[in-house]
Amino acid sequence: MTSPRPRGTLLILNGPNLNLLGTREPGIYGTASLADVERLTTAAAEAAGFDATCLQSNHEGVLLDAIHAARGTAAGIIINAGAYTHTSVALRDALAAVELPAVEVHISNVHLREEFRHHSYLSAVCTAVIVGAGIHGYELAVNFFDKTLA
Ligand code: DHK
Repeated sequence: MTSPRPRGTLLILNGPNLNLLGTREPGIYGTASLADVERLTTAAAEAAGFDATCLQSNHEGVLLDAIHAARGTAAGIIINAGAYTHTSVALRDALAAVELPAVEVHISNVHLREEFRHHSYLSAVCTAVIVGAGIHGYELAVNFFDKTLA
């Protein structure tokens, strides 16, 4: 059993369809799998002195429960809510409620895509937003926490 890292835990949340990374529309989302993304993000977090908890779900309520549970236990949240980004007032309200720094990540540049992807319910309650950097966006989010958290 390893002892907790000193800077606390980053919760890395991925929403619907992101379990299909690697096989899903590779021209848009690339060829890395979700396991690759979680491995790279966890490695970056640990190198910066954070623990990482990764969760992917296709169910909005599961994502809500994870955000609620992060209150008081996590140092920050990295969230790619997938399509819920564009639909979910509930996820927006959960992020606002827990008062944790959060970084919204999208693998693709949503602003170059269909108009319905241009609006995010989450951006206004996130500290930072990273879009279009591919899977590097998750590491950039860790880097942001490395530079901004104690
Ligand atoms: C992932 C999804 O699943 C889409 O619904 C979003 C996002 C974009 C991404 O680029 O990571 O519109």
